[in-house]
Amino acid sequence: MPNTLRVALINPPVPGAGRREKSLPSLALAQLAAVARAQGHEVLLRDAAAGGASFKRTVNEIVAFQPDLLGLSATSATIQSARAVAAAVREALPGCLCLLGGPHASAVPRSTLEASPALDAALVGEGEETLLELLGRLPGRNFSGVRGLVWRDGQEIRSEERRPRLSDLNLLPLPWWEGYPGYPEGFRAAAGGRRWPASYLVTSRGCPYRCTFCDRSVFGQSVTSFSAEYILRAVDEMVRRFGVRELDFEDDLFTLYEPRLRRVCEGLIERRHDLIWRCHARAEAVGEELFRLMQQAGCRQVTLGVESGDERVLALARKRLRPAQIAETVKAAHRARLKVDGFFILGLPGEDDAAIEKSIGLALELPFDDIGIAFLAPLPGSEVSDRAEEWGRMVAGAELADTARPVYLPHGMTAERLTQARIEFYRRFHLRPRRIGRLFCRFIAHPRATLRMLGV
Ligand code: B12
Ligand code: SF4
Repeated sequence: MPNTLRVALINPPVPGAGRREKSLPSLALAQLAAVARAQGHEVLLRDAAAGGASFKRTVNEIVAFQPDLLGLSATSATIQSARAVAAAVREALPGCLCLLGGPHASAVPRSTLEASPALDAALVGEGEETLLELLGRLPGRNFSGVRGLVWRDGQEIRSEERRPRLSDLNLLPLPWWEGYPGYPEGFRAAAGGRRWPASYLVTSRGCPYRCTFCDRSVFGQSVTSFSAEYILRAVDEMVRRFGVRELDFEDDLFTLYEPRLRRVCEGLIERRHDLIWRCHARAEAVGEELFRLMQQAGCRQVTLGVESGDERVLALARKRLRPAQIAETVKAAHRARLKVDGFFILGLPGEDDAAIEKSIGLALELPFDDIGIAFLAPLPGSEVSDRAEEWGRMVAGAELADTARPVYLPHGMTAERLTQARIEFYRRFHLRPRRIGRLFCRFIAHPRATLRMLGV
């Protein structure tokens, strides 16, 4: 048994977010916590973003815990906050090692360390084995040869080679969800959830596709998946131990492996849990018969990444899907009595007025129950980020991406036109006679967000 160390695993706060912005806590950190605890380490697990905790409260809790290692997780959207937490903790606890993991660290590790003197190391790729090896090297500070690390060696920043991916995900312990105080009642599912308590799972790692807008720096192209048996065990635990009544399967590839999907559905049908679930799907993967099985197993909603209704824009985005395939899948899911949400991106390379019109046309023609429209944010690690200037121009930092304003303009597009197009898109979708009732309900539940969406 190695030395017992004190490890704080923290998702940093989202600046300005209050209690209303609550979401579900990080699966990655709950998984890493389970792995560290299995080796005898003592873990403080907190998700300030999901729990709506303030910066001050988060830092105070970490400092009171007196960790040997502070492990922060960040996307490009939360990197500034992670850096600020690291700086504050470093000041209070100069001996604590500050490590950053997650998509931003994997995409741009070296420049992140260069910009953040309080961070000692950035973890690239899958975290479990690298974290354990690093803990095995503490309290010393020589991480030479620890694969998956980019680290500060005095004045120098050193990059170790990438670590091979875990060969069998099923050997991982179940996430340590109970490490989050108040789990699951204290957290809320993202918009669209119907029941509570809710939780989520990601059942595969890596993706063989190469959509230009997507950052796959953490897991890359090779795919590993949890088995149906592992997934069912994780679901059983959530239901029996935590009373979870709604679950999100967040990975794009959840529906891609038909035999596994069938075994999960059959297992859920047998169990008769009081559980409904939602999932993401790629449009080519599922037919009506499978959608019906999913419905029988408790699935109520499928979210499809449509991105665009224009064939040329989809091809340039390397989506490897055509509008006709998307249309077929949406109709099949609808016939199977599933709610179907479509996600569109505005501002993809090659987008012009005609392409926008095709996207709106597709959304109006198909039986979508709801749509989401985001402006393209060229995130570090994505191909659009590397080729941003070739395909258009940045007008703000991608880390500032939110749904309110464009940060990137493809050639020939203006920020005003894109902003207007998004309002027009939402208006034409929602202000149809058959949708007015739903819009009214939405307004009652979220008045300000609904008015903002419609540009009022
Ligand atoms: C679920 C999810 C969400 C949930 C998050 C729920 C939560 N509390 O975490 C919701 C819907 C809220 C969400 C929101 C957003 N998301 Co999101 N999301 C995902 C998704 C689909 C799964 C994340 C996950 O759990 N993966 C499984 C875990 C095990 O993998 P992981 O998080 O990468 O963790 C591993 C390693 O990175 C590492 N690691 C991670 N953190 C740490 C920390 C330490 C200390 C260590 C040692 C290791 C380590 O070890 C882990 C295990 O191996 C990913 C895509 C994907 N497949 O990963 C996108 C993804 C993370 N999201 C992304 C984005 C862009 C966003 C938004 C900015 C979208 C928006 N415009 O609003 C927001 C930002 C939210 C935020 N506060 O950061 C991008 C991030 C890209 C980037 N460069 O930053 C991703 C990668 C999608 C993509 N391919 O582009 N998201
Ligand atoms: S958007 Fe989905 S399908 Fe495309 S590369 Fe990313 S994870 Fe894969």
